[in-house]
Amino acid sequence: KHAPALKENNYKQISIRGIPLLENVEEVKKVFNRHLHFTIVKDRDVATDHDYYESIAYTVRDHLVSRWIRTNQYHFETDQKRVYYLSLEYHMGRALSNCMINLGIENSVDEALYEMGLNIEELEELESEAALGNGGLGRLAACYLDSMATLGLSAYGYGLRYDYGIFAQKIEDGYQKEYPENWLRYACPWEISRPEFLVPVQYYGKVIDDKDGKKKWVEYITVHAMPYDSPIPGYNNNVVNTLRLWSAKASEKFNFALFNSGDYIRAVAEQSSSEDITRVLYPNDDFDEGKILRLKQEYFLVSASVQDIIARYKRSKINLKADQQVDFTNFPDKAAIQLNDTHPALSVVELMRLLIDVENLGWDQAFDITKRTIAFTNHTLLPEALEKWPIDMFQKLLPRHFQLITDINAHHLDIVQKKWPEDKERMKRMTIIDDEAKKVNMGYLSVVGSHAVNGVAQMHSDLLKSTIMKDFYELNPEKFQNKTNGITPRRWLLICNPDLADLITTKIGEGWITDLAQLKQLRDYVDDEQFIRDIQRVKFENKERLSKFLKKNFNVNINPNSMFDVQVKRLHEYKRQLLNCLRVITVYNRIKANPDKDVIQRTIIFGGKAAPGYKTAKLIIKLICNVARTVSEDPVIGDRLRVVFLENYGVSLAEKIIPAVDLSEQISLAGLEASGTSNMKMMLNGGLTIGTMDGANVEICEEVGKDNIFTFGLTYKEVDELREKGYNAKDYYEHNAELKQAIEQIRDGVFSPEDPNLFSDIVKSLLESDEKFMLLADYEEYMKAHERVEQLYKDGTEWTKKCILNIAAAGKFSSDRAIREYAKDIWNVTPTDKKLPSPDAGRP
Ligand code: B1N
Repeated sequence: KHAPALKENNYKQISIRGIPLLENVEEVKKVFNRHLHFTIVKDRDVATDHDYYESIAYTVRDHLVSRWIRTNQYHFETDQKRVYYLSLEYHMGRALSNCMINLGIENSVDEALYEMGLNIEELEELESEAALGNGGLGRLAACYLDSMATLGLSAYGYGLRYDYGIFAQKIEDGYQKEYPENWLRYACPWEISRPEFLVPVQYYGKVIDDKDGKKKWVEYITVHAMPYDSPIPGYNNNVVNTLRLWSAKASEKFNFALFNSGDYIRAVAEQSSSEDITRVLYPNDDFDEGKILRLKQEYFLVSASVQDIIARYKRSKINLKADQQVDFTNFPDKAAIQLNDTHPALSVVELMRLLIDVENLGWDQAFDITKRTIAFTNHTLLPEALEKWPIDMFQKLLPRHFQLITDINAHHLDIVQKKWPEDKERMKRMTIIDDEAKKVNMGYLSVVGSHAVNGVAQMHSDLLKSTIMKDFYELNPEKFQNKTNGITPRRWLLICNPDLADLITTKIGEGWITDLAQLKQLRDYVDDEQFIRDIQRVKFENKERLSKFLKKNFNVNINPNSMFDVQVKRLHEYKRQLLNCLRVITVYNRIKANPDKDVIQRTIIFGGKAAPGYKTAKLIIKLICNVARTVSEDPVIGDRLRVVFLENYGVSLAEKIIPAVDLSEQISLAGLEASGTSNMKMMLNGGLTIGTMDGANVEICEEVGKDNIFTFGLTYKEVDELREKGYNAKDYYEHNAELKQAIEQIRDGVFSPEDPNLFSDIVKSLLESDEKFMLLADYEEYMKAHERVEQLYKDGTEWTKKCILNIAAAGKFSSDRAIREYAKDIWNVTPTDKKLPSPDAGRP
């Protein structure tokens, strides 16, 4: 441990994030020491760095607590409509710096630790990240929680507290290996368990007809859901909302029979199997594995959350006052439930069940309330990701819910029949329960049970209406909306790129932090030479910092003077990392063929996890690693080309990479990436995009103008036409010598001399069965787009001007903008920029 260089520390003092008051610094030290002593129970002779991390985390948490309690009191008092975000994934990342920044205590903590000889940045690295998500969908949920708190909404996140989040990825000999990541090994200082709010969740059993003609679910087994609450601080507004994650706890009654038969040891030991429900996150992105454990997880989240939501409604102010049987008529005016994809789609049926079976409402009223409460976000059109549960499995696990879905389906098909009496085919297409395939279609259930359905970028929302949900759009056009994704400017600029944040603030003030559209004022400085130099300096320093980090942690050498050309995202064929790899091979061949030509230096960075069972994706990782090896071992190449595959890409690594990006690779086949969000993060940090007209790239292009982005490739319409007429890979292969060469090299084992056939499956699929991703169709235009990139990069000033224009145009992609739209168009709640009174003011 060593104190940071004084110069760096002084520099930080000149910051937008408030000047530390001496009392605060003294206070922080006092509280820190108290926690080391009373909470961690260590003295300074035996305390580890991790103990110091925990002490500072508890110190920061103390600052949250009264705001957190106060926020709950306030929400009770005002009794505004609550928003419930339900998601199987929350990719939160680390909490410490986020909490400090949002509370405005970063400088005091920094200074206090400095005076004690500790370094905040080093301690921050010791926090294990809450990586309870796969990719964009889980990270989006995290960004939305941040924005909902910052906009003062009375909002709750509900999810699962997996013991194991996404696996840790290691690259061994170029192959991905998965290791379990026990993020709870050290207790997590941010979460608070609430055993008093334990909720029972039921599975299996059967349904009988009760005496009074009601349906009764009996002989079920019960698992308990234990809530763990984490704070979600808003930015500088004294709001602290709650993320409630459920953990499975065996019910003591779970194995009553065994207990009674005297087999005490076995009864206790077998409890652990029901606790397996929340053991591990399914590591699939954009893919449905269809396993029963996953269905149990989905119902676990849904049942616990919906019961909790109803319980909160019952003890909310209007109902406590009413002093009578709770009236559910107003429920949709007091609660909005947003489904993050179909994963929590059972909410539709669980809410029906609770209203009908437990609260004794009639079917029609229950369905009306359900629809007005629930809204659904779709995140993908890929057929392999659309959830369809086998009827047998579903019916066995959730017999009552299957009945209710049958009723909902009958009601729904009745409406369809009335509207299109002759159209038998349409009825067949639109059924929620497909008797032929013996599947329950969760997407259809979500649409039928919601009042609003949205896609995550304009193009995606349009495609939803014209493809997979076409019939449903024709039935209820008024339900369909678009809500283009966004990212939080706090984590993805203010925190991860403090020097750029400061530089922007010196020009336009700090209003952008909560009103990102203000970045457009930066356009006034696009010709300001000093500003251009400052932007260049910040980018270079970020690249240097990343280079040092990679050297230190992975022993990877990269040159900060080269262009950082980056594709970091989950590994999936549709995202076409393989197209990028073909390009890399071509660049390599060109240098070899023409070693004296003057080219710009490039560092091509890949990163991302493949689902453990996704063979092709894992083989693509191996290919990239082998190409990287070949390039680095080739003496002709020198420092002109460097290829690296970074291990274990996730939120924390992203925070280091994104600020250092020059070129952002967004090259999915048009029509397949619903939105993308790494495209937004890189744009906001001054990276230029090379991309296809897919997902949110289309809107990035609209915002920044087509002269300031490198677009290429087939449009969705062209993809459609090509598929219609028949895609033939050989057409491209035979007509492009460079492409042919690259594929032949892979085929001939140039990158795998120890096993020349290693990549034969890749070659085969490229040439014989790639109508799904059409890599070769976009190759030539992709190469040309890269030549335009190279041209521009040679002129540092012109390049940087475009970086500035990209930052200036990134305002639309704030998650604050997205949440404002959800609030207005779907939830009917009103954001506020008013601060809650600070804790030292009286009770609201
Ligand atoms: O959701 C992101 C989008 O930006 C991406 O384009 C989209 O691919 C991603 C099943 C998914 N869609 N579907 C999933 C994740 C886990 C799983 O088990 C599907 N992820 C996306 C945010 O809108």
